Amino acid sequence: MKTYQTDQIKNIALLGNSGSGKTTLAEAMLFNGGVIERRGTIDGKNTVSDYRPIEHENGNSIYSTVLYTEFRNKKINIFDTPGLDDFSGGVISSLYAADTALLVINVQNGVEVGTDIHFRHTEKVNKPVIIVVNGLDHEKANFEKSLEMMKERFGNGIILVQYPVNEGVGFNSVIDILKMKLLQYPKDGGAAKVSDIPADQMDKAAELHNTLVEKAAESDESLMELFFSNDKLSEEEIRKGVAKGILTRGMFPVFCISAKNNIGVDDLMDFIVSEAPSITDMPAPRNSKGNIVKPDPAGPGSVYVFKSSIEEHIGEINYFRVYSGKITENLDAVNSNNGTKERLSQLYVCAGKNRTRVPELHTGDIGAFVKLKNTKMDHTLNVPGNDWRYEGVRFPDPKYRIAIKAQSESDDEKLGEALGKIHLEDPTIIIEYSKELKQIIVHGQGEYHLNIMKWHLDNIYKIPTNFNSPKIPYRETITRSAQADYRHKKQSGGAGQFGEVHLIIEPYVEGSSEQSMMKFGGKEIKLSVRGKDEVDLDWGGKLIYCNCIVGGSIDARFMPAILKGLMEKMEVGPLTGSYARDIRVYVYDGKMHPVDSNEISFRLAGRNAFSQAFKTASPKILEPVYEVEIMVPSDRMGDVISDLQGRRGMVLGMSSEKRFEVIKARVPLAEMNKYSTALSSITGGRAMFTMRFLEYAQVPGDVQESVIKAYTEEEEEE
Ligand SMILES: Nc1nc2c(ncn2[C@@H]2O[C@H](COP(=O)(O)OP(=O)(O)OP(=O)(O)O)[C@@H](O)[C@H]2O)c(=O)[nH]1
Ligand SMILES: [Mg+2]
Repeated sequence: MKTYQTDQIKNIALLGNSGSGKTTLAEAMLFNGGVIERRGTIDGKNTVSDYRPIEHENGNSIYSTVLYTEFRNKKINIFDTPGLDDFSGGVISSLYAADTALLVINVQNGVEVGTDIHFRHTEKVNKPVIIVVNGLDHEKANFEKSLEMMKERFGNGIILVQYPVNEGVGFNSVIDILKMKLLQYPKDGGAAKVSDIPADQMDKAAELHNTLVEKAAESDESLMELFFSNDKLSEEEIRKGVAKGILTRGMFPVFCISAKNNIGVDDLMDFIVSEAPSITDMPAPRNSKGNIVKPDPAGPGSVYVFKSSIEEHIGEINYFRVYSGKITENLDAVNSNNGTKERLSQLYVCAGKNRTRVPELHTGDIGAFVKLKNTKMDHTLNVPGNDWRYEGVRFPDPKYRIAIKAQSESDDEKLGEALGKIHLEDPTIIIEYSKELKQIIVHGQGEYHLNIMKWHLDNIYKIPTNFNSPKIPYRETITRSAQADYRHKKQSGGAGQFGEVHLIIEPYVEGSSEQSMMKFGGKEIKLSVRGKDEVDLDWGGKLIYCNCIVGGSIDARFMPAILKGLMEKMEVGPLTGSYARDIRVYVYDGKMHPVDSNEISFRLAGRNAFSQAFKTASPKILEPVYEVEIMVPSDRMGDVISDLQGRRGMVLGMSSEKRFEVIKARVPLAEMNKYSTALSSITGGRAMFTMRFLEYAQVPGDVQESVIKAYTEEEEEE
């Protein structure tokens, strides 16, 4: 295969609602470029892009796929992404590696939920968008309605570059408003016959052409001046204006195709190779030193791995984009994430699972490595002497959790390995081995997402597993002060044990100062703090340990042992066995025995005194509370809010944002179980939400009772 220079490469991501025809379009683009000899179909389960077993089973793309095609002496790298929102990880990493998004719209439905969601992804990363209206051969095609919806949702950047002449069954012609030509396609599609616009279409074409010219002029001042003085622009000038409009997101040009019949696809490809932003047009990334890395083919070789996958018989494949320089076969590189050396012995370009070996790849190009030892998704490889890294792909926070367990304990290790591989291929699946909950918690984007993961465990890894409700990481704390004494004494046989500890505990609030006197049962206890340990607990919150011993009643050398004893109880709170937090302890008195006192004795005395005090200090259970942000269409806002109230949620604020109402609320994690499924059914899949941990807060009395009851029952069972 030919080596392409930086200015001969375009990188595009196919976005759009599920079923809009992205995979079918990719197939047509590869066919037109001669990369494949015949076009596969979704029904035939033989497309280049949807090659994985789960994709055949479901008839949908599940992962993003890296493909390429060649057209008019240029290379187009294509990322075909899944339209279903649970698999947005593939969309986000593809958009990261691409320069332009092709937003595919099913002309039967116009702008759908997924169209909108994907458009918002492009907004977030500020990438240009070209709109492709697909399915014009369908009997239910409705171009005008789709166009209206696009204008309403995406604003006046929507601008026609083509319009269909005969939409519906038999669709074979479009008018190209830029070239001002009629394009007619043969029955099985492919290359267009180009001719003059027929008289009956001339008025419409001329009017749309004028709109396009004005819009093109608007994107560049010098063009605007030319337009004012000449009242027209040449095709070359229009193209320049359109290209600039696309780059700045001032223009979203619209194309009309039937991917299934390969109609209009060649004209779209022609536009991509000539007008879509090139590598050097796009803002360059910054490296870890904060410097801009120019897309310079003569610069030092540097590549970023944006995606990993695991293929049968091959193992790990790492897909990368060259950010600087030229990568040649057998180059020695350094992984700047872990400092290891990697020899890049084989370079490939990929069209789905088909790989073609290439000798070199230039800045901006997309390729793949196999058999690297220590490199994976999100790593950067540089030529030696260079330690650049990039701000990598940012995946969305998880919003769905489930506990998973192998049905047979003997599969535990295998399950661990499989989950590791699953995470590598889809970083939006996050595995948490919770020592605290004694569960493996899998976090993902939604119920469907995790069901697909289970399908892989069942069918590919062949590990039978059970999904269970995930436990909640509760915390315990106290709400008032309490005092306790404990004497640990063992004097049977040989060496004895003796330790006595008197202590006071109180709730700790950040910034509060220590007490100098406290009263219990009418007795005043003086506290003068001689030493203080502030323990930042691994699970959040603090334990403040104050040494208030006077007159040497406990030797200083036993103080660490007492703290050890306290920590043992902090790890297993008395109510539910959860971690405890935010407590201040004053050890103010005690007793020693000249022979029998030792560290064990004081550890046990400290532990038991603390436990006694804890129980009388009105202990409370704390639960994790999340801040949930929901984008919802206005007509469903009331339903969403009343559902939140049923989840003990508290609305913090509401605002309007581009076609959506945004609700911010705080909701306990315990009530967020299956929220994505519930929200989807309330809004017909038209809402989106994110959630992030906010704080621990006390649970209401009735919830505390039921949590303690559940814990006690579980303990009794064990
Ligand atoms: N009539 C008609 N059907 C089409 C066209 N393009 C795609 N389809 C059909 O629409 C269905 C969905 O097409 P896909 O290419 O899988 O759509 P997708 O956008 O990749 O969907 P996801 O992978 O789920 O995001 C398939 O049955 C295709 O055959 C078209 O131009 N015309
Ligand atoms: Mg697809």
